[in-house]
Amino acid sequence: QLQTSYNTLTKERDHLKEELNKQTCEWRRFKSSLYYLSTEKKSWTESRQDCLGRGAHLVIINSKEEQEFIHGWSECLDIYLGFHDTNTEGVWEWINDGALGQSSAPGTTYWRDGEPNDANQGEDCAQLSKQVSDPLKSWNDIPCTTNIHWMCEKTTSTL
Ligand code: 2F8
Ligand code: CA
Repeated sequence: QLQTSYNTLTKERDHLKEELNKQTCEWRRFKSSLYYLSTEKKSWTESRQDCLGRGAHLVIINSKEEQEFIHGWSECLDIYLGFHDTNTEGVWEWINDGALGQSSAPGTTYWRDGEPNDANQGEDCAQLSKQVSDPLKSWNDIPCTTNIHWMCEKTTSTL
């Protein structure tokens, strides 16, 4: 009986090690944050929840360097940012899910020309959109229900 539970536990341990390894490899470090680029596609709310489940928050872009890093990494994908105007139409704010209490001050924005346009009065969540030649003009607003990839961020001071 002992031998059996030993074998089971060993298997479980190896499985957990593998899972941990997989997760670690999906994260990249840039300055004092770790970033996770999703392999799946989800709505904005589900993406936000996913990040919280990883001890992180939907990415908040605070600098030109951070914008360039994220744009470069997600080049082939559309990804959700933690930026929205779901509270008041036209008033864009960053989410406040960070353990450190992130600022909701919008700071510098990197919209594509003509965005945000709230197309069909139904676009309240910001994506960083792929295949844009100017890395400083890559945000677009889309309907929050659209399933796309997303990026999470955690600051290393909270690790
Ligand atoms: O031309 C810009 C316009 O392109 C699309 O609509 C046709 C985008 N919609 C989605 O990606 C769902 C708009 O957000 C964008 O403004
Ligand atoms: Ca738009």
